[in-house]
Amino acid sequence: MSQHTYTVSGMTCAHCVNSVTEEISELDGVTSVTVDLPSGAVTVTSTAPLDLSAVEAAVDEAGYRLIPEESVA
Ligand code: 9UX
Repeated sequence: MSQHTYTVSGMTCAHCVNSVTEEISELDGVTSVTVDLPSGAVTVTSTAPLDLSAVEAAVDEAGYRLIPEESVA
């Protein structure tokens, strides 16, 4: 199993959380997605490491934006 926490900007309510969760859940190998709304932290568990570009596309599809890691740290 592989787990990674991403930061997503723009989510402000529980429906935003649902949209992001649904889109990311559709990616191959994803087994769980948990979102902390106040911080925008999205923790994704998958059977194999995910392509960042795929996660980024899923977040974009939901209508939000993945914050690059280097600007989070
Ligand atoms: Mo809630 Mo999120 O009304 O874009 S769905 S703010």
